[in-house]
Amino acid sequence: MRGRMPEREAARRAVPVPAVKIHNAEIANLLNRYGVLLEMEGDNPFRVRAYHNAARTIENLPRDVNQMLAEGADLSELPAVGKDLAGKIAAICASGRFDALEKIKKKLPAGVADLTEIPGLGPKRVKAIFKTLKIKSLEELGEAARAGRLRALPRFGEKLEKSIQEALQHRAEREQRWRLATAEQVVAPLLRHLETARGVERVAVAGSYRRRKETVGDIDILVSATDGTDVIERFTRYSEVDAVTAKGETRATVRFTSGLQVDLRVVPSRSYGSALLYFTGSKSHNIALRAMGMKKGLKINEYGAFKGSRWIAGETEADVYAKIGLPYIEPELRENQGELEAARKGSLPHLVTLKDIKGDLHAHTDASDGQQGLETMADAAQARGYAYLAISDHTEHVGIVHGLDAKRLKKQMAEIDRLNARRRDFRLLKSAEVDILADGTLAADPGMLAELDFVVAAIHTKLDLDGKAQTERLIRAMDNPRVNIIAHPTGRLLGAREPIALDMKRLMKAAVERGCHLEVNAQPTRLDLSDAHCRMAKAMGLKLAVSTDAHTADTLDYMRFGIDQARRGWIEPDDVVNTRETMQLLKLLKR
Ligand code: DGT
Ligand code: CA
Ligand code: CA
Repeated sequence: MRGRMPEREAARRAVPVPAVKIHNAEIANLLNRYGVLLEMEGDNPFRVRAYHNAARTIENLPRDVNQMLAEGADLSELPAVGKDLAGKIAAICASGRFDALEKIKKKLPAGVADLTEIPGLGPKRVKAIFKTLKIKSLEELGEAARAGRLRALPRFGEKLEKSIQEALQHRAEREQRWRLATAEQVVAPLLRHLETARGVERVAVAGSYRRRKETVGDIDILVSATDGTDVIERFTRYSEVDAVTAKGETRATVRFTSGLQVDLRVVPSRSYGSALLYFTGSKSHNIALRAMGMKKGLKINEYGAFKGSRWIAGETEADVYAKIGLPYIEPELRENQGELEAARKGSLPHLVTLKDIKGDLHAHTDASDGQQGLETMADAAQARGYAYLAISDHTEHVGIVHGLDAKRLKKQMAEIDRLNARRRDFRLLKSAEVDILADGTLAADPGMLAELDFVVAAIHTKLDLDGKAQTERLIRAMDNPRVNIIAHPTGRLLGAREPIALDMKRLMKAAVERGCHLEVNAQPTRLDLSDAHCRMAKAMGLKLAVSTDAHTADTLDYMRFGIDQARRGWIEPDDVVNTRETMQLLKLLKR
């Protein structure tokens, strides 16, 4: 699979896979919950922040904490993780539980922390709800909202009550799905475990995971093997398996302790390609493909392509496509959204790849809410082969972070000049992430913006304006000739916050007219714009910036999730601004 091999190669040489009870994303979740409960208890804000910062570090780590511990790594060397937290994290890995959290939950019921997952409900409001109305679960919150009991609380009101009800409704409608990056953390060690089974030739992940969807419902693993017995045994006895739902000679289904379901199928090597095609889906791509095969007198299924009862192809996906008269179609395109037609006509897009990316246009340092300094970020960008990295710390005004004022920004720009003078073939670009206020004006000193290479603007507050107001707010921000890129345009958080109301077509048209660009934010929790928005942008001739919004050096690697998203939106290298070399980029961004 694209981009997965080196990781696995490296892992093979490393120490054996430890028995894992809990993965990075879940550990981060426990630390965050603890931080929230501490805040509700009125604990020291620095201590509260320490837990949230450590959670962010763990969530964003490129490696599994269990593996690091098994190799004897010192976790206290990680950003935002001191000796104390390092010990706590090691204990969580060993037991799969966080004892301090269990203890505090005895004072504050467990469900209270869930309440803070509802947009608009921070620790302060949740505390008020708990203390005055004795609400301690999402169910009770829903009842109170329906009965109109929330609006009377101080700092609540009818509008918030209504939005809480809507958020609860969305939650109920959403099936349990897993973010792609979280699934990857679970999948990587599992693949290593399976690859060493007797008789195994190849192991691949199919399904929505291979199509690089933002979230996956379950994991579909395909193995080609001379004999499936050992791999099925190893699979069903894996340390994370909580229950074996089905087990046969060529397939098994298990549920992990985290709740994630994993399907595994074993096929002989001559059916590997046709099985990979079948289990990668999407279902509607498969159905359309089979219909095209039928017109050519072929039967297509997971065992191969057949003429009558004669097997004619199946070892590779490309072989099967070729028998139907089609070129290979990338998994990200297999959604039956016109890709088969394009393949037939020879007009498939040449999708952008990570290699096409020359730099990152959105990153933070410890000058605002990032975790590392300029030099570390520059080194990390250069190590990834980039020609540039834009430093876009928050300017003053975003309440949650200590944004830069004119004086600190000036100082940062001077430091960037000093750093750039010492580097060849690489440049830190001067940028800033500027808040767009409710009326579309920018929360930054105009003189200060004039000195930057380009400006990233974003909405962080007043997310509940109606579609017309929100669209006009963004267009007004782009009326300011200093604005070049709108970051995370819809503001959605996967599984947690709905996108803001927007007339996307109108926004994109306005962006094209003004020479502005929209971002595909590569944070696994955001992936904003969506695939459909990417396609819309392409159709309108709007070029996009694929950016990580990295808050640590390691998470510059999130670029690949942004690329996955862009590819699902049929995006080609020319559609992405940061596939250009430095001078071309600056020329393109100039309004
Ligand atoms: P998910 O798990 O909800 O994120 O989405 P998928 O696409 O991974 O769906 P899943 O796990 O139910 O099935 C994996 C693949 O297997 C799917 O993409 C296509 C194939 N598949 C499953 N059921 C059918 C079916 O009834 N007909 C056909 N043609 N293919 C199927
Ligand atoms: Ca699946
Ligand atoms: Ca499945």
